[in-house]
Amino acid sequence: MGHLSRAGLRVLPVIAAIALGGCTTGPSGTPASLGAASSPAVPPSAAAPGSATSAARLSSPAQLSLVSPTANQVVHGTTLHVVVALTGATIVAATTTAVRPDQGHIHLYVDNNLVSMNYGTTQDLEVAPGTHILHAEFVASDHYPFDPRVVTPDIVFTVQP
Ligand SMILES: [Cu+2]
Repeated sequence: MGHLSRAGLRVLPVIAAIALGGCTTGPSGTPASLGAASSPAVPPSAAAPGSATSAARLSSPAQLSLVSPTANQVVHGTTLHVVVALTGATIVAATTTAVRPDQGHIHLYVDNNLVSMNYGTTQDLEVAPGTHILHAEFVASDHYPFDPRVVTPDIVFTVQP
């Protein structure tokens, strides 16, 4: 009739949900909410000490820019060669909830859909004919954005067969 040890059971699923959720739920939360969405839905009185995992996001010293493609570039074929330049932070391949402001990796968005996670600064993407928008984001090692987000401006490119 006593309480068995429940505490240990609670912790692991929470961590797993955070680690897995970042990139699978990312595309639905596209940067439309960039400016105004930084207040978490946690009332101040509900912030429990020691469990503030997702309430506040770190800011990062990183700066990210797109090197390739350039604005209005015309791409022939089906492959877009993407190159980004990152300063102020390093790319690490680990997925962890112990995030650091100067470590993370690159997410690439085509037409506001997350299409690629990169642990380097170059990536070839398969692209369909037509005109598209590309931007890149430097995210923390838990796959979530920094606050403020470290994003490149949108670049328009056109793919011709
Ligand atoms: Cu990621």
